[in-house]
Amino acid sequence: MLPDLPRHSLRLHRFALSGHCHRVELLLSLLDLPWQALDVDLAGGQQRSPDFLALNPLGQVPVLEDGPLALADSNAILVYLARRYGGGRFQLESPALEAEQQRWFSIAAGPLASGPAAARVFHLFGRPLDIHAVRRSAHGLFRMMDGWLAGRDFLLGASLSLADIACYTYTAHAPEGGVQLDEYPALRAWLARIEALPRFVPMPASPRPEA
Ligand SMILES: N[C@@H](CCC(=O)N[C@@H](CS)C(=O)NCC(=O)O)C(=O)O
Repeated sequence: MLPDLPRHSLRLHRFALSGHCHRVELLLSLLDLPWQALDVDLAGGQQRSPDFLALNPLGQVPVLEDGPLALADSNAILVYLARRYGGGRFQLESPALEAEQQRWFSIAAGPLASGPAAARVFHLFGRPLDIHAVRRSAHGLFRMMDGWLAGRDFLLGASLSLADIACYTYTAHAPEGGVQLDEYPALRAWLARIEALPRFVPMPASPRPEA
């Protein structure tokens, strides 16, 4: 059955180099949904303007507007879009799979954000942090993911799920934070599987730090 497409445009408040925003853009593309990008000037502080804080009091992108609904948080937006417009495509078959997906959402919001994504922000935007500790933690996470993905095509097994979409971008772009993926063959094969999906869209590449 075709998804019930919105008559109005879905509007995504985003920053083009944010992996949190890209995961939403990737799902919008996979679902072939029409949407409008509203670029937020993070460097200029637009996310702290009263208008933006009315949409998300945490002052963060992404925020999705769907008619009267304004929804913040990338993983929450993935769940919403899949349920509302996925036509059953991302429906999970068991409580155990639902729970497993939730575990990967927590990983995406936890160690993936505080490790690989933070290392990238350090290099691209100069945010101060203990880069060695952050890179160590990123490698710890990727070792775990590499072991998990050995013998699995996707994070929840044989099929693509929202867990993969939530974890893809900051893994693929980890080298931009000086976290190389050479030691993780299963992880790299998983990235390639996602990149081969019909309607896959990449996040623009950023310069990698010198070795
Ligand atoms: N948990 C949030 C995190 C979003 C987030 O960290 N957004 C960053 C850009 S990647 C942001 O808007 N930062 C604005 C700021 O730090 O002022 C989500 O998943 O959407």
